[in-house]
Amino acid sequence: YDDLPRELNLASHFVDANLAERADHTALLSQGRATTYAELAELTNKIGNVLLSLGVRRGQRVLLALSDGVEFVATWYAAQKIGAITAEVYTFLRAKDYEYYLNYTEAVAVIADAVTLEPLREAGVRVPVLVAGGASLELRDGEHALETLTADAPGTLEPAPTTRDDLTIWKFTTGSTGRPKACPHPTHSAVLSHEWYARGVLDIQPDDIVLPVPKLFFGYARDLAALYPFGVGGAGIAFAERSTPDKIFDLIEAHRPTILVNVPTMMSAMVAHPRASTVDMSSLRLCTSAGEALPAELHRKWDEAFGVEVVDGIGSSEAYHIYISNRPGSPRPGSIGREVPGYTARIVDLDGNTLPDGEVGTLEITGATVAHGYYGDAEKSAGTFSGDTLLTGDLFVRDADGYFQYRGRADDLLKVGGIWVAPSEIEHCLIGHPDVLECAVVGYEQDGLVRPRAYVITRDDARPDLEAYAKERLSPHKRPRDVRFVDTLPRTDNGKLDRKALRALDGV
Ligand code: 3SK
Repeated sequence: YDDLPRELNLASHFVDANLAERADHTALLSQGRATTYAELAELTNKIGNVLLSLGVRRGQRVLLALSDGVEFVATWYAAQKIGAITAEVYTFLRAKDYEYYLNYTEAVAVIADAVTLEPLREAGVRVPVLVAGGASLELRDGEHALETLTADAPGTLEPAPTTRDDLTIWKFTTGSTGRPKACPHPTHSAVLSHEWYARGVLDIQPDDIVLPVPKLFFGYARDLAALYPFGVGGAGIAFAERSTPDKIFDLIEAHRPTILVNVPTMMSAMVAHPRASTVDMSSLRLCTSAGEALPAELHRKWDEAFGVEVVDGIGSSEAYHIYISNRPGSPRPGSIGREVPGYTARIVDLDGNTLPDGEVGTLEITGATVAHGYYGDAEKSAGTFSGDTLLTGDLFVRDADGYFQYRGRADDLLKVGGIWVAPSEIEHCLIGHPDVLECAVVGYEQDGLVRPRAYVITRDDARPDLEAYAKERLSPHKRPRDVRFVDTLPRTDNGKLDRKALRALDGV
């Protein structure tokens, strides 16, 4: 942190810094087109000038609700360049959700597209709306076609003199309880995380091309595809369509990415896909996995199917990005790796005392990228943040070599027959069955006693005897007492398993 310049603008740092030597190099591959750094910088400047003309000023929030593409990336940097604060949200929300985000962020401008415009209108948006693709839509008062305004805007723009401590990035928590909350982050978080994780762990290089599976409104994907490659002059891929195994396979074959930013659910779907045995994945040097725990069995299935090295890690919006990760070249399946340089981790008991290696406790993370609170929620912030330290609420155990193993969320634990059981342990066992694609375990009550119930998605509608399978592998209190076969599992907006919704299915 101390080595960073005091004045720090993320558009200058990640985009403009490439203009001297790499202006003609590809920054972004999107919808069959390559955008160079010079083009991205110019579009960023034009949109920045448009935002200024609409009255957006330094320190004010801009809400991005648009599909992935050059416009998303340029608008994000444009808001940064003028010193505004970026807050990006999902494109599949309903009007009442947008109403929440509009009120919560008090955004002074919104960037929308054909997908989000109607629900935003229904939400009663009252600030200027810049609409990507708006030239072909019937716009109302206060709505402006992005391409029309940018066509006439100047292509040069001085960066606002933002500092390393200005809170310019809002990252929303996915939280399966309550309303989403923003973790406001200073500019230095993006720069340090780039240094510590992207360079320090992934060793990201100028010839890297990064393909994200999650959409760019998820900070995990946004940073890895549209910030970190730019920090070394590499390239990212942005695509508007939904991520499906077919789409990802098509993009891998068309664009030959070197890093795939993945999540376990998609890894499971890719492994089980009929194209798994024929797709050419030889361009990939790494596949990151985060967002949820990667079961060792799924890791094994992935290695067998694709042979592309998985770098499993854990991060959060609260800590900005990934803080514990495996290292390329030395994976330990079943472990999530060691601290990313720059962070220190402790396993603590309920009173905050450090636990010895081998004992399960809550993970505490300290580092300069940890947010200092949730916006507008002092009570929740007080139990989660303290200075640069984050109490994650995740249960972990550390071994004598300093490797961490995930044991589930503290609030997901089930007490079965008086013994604490982590649902993740049962899930990781069941996923080992060749017919199981995804599964989730929650508790249910029978005769006043809590028992584990498994919801399972299988390959080709198979109905394996999973109770018998678990019986051979797990101690009695960990065996699921009820197995339900389903087509989908409820997920939060960021694609994480939504256990609260799952429990609600049966009113448990
Ligand atoms: O898993 C997450 O929630 C996350 C959030 C931000 C950045 C990175 C990650 C993995």
